[in-house]
Amino acid sequence: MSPQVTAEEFVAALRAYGVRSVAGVPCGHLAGPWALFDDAGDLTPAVSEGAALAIAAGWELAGRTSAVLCQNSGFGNLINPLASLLLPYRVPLLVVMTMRGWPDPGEDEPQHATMGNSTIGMLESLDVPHTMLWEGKLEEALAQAAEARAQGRPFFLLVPRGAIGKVTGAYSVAESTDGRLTRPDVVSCLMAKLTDELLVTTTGYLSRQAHHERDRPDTFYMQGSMGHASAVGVGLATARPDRRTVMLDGDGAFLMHLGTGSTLGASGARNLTHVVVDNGCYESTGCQPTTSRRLDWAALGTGLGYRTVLTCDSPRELDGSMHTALTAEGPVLLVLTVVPTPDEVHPRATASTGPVEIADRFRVAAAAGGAVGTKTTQDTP
Ligand SMILES: Cc1ncc(C[n+]2csc(CCOP(=O)(O)OP(=O)(O)O)c2C)c(N)n1
Repeated sequence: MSPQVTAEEFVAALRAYGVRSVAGVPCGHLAGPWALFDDAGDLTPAVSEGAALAIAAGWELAGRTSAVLCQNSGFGNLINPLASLLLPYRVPLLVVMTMRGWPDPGEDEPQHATMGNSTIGMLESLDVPHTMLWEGKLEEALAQAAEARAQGRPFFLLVPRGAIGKVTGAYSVAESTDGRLTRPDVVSCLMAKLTDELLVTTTGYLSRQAHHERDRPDTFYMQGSMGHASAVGVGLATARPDRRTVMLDGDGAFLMHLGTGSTLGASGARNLTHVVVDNGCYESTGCQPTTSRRLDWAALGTGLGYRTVLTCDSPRELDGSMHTALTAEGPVLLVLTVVPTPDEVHPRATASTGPVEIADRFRVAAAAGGAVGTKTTQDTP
């Protein structure tokens, strides 16, 4: 689909509407405006869409006209502050939300189908004004947003996939990977070492990479549910204390629901290994920076209560770190610092195996096997 409006035109229209600050979680289909607001120093990357809404509500309460950029997979994350903050307190706010899984769910990834079908209905049942960004209708849409704003109401501008153009050269990455770890390095190392461990892989390129390196029924490719791989993992690990459970996570996904790290630490699950691949960005949506580069991962892991905390940024130490992570007493946190390699993209697991089949074969695999590289005792949570 060719864009109906350039990123520059879109940003200029939002500026003319009055937007001064923007918060959000990136979507590849909003990569252009995201980069332009970021270049201007007006963008705050939030850990989740709910947090983005609340940050922008803070700006609005301080008198600053604001907008949120997100995709509708994050709609679930923002419904709580929408329903219990913006609506009752009458905080007006412009939310620019891309429509994944819409109008034809069959043309998008399967995890977007339910939200694609129900986003508009949910906005209607919440009585939140909204409109679709139809060709040539940006000005009209923003006039509707201004009307809602005058009544103290939030407004959702829904954006069909590909409707807004991209910008070139945004978030360029290091050309050389010499002496640095990359996603393919760390995922191939992990996949080569796995025997009968249960593995949950986070949404985006990491799931694709795991599938590319080695497809196995004991891997649950969790496309969608961003940030919840660690929670699924703690459920698996505590239900099957005789088997090691490994979660393969991204920095953006882990940060989205960081609180689960505390549940994980408190679980005391000795059979649990959490591998976080920190590339400093949301690589799967265009390498927009996360806030991970400011994190002290070792202090965070210890503070959350992981029993074993490891960090690694060197190819020489990768093999040893991965081995320790898969055999040490859990909960283990291994954080691997990598450079982004956005040109290495593989097909999604669901391109060859549907989500129901992935879950079914995983159930069978999870019911079998056991007792590899793990102690069977479980701490009382
Ligand atoms: C709730 C939600 N918000 C946004 C997205 C869009 N999205 C898909 S992958 C991704 C980036 C994930 O970043 P990270 O976990 O750091 O992994 P990386 O892409 O860098 O490998 C985003 C933002 C989503 N799928 N779900």
